[in-house]
Amino acid sequence: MADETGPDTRCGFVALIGAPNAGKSTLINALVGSKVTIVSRKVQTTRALIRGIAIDGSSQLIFVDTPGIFTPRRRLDRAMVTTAWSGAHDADLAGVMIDARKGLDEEAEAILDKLGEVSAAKVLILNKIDLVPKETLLALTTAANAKSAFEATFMLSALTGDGVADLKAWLAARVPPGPWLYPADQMSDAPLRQLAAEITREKLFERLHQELPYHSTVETDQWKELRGGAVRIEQTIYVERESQRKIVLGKGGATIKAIGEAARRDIAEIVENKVHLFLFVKVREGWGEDPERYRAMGLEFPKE
Ligand SMILES: Nc1nc2c(ncn2[C@@H]2O[C@H](COP(=O)(O)OP(=O)(O)OP(=O)(O)O)[C@@H](O)[C@H]2O)c(=O)[nH]1
Ligand SMILES: [Mg+2]
Repeated sequence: MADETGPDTRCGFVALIGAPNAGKSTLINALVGSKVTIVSRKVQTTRALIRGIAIDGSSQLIFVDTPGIFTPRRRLDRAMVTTAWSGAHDADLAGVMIDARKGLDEEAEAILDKLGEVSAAKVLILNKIDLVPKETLLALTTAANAKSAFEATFMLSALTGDGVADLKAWLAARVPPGPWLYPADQMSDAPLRQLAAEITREKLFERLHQELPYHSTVETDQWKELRGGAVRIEQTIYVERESQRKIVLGKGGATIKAIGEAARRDIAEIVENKVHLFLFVKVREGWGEDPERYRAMGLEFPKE
């Protein structure tokens, strides 16, 4: 076991930024070795800053998962993008992730163009190398490094784990000397009830199509430990319209049942105990304009 207070300890914040769907959350889970942040095939999955904590030798690495950076339209989009950049500004190091299959598309270029404003040291992370030939990686490395000053470039697959340990070891040596900020066994700073709400949201993203996931949010209303260690959880899924509520419920309640079952299984794995999960679906018109919902998500409410 590493020593938390020894003379050689290091500790630092590493924010991952990049376009939606680049694989930031997948990489953070791989670095931490446990699910601390949710992942989906859809864009704009992560909404707030989520911390995942990992140890490598005598270093503690606090990874900050951020929402994908894109051109915002709705108020929620603006809150997410502002939050993503603030994550990079506040970190010791910023990992700038590019989906190697997409390369330097418009979204990636726009992010590279704004990196000058980030004073943290930057590393380039080319993800999804399992999907592209080596030659494209070299060309991509050259092009991206010509646009911004990176201390190092890593090519990896967050999905297969290929190259992840190299990045982790490099970051462990690079973060500043100092005492650890979290106990050695802590993997996240998010309360379990928040992670549980995120997991249910992940299942919504997996099961519902088109725009609906972007118009819904999940909150944990009750978390009660029962005798014997089982947990009783009540959550509310907020949607914006009655028609959306019907879709979430599904025929005869089939959709909500499947979502609840999948979420219950994942949450039980995390709390390492039996979970009774009760889901409610409520229509809250214009929740995307309600400051209280933003606070619940851990986001600042943008003025416009
Ligand atoms: N093939 C492949 N797929 C990957 C890799 N990393 C992530 N993915 C997939 O890419 C999709 C998006 O992954 P996420 O981790 O949710 O991406 P993100 O950057 O956090 O997305 P936002 O939160 O929306 O900004 C998921 O379907 C992942 O399974 C990889 O290395 N290879
Ligand atoms: Mg994410």
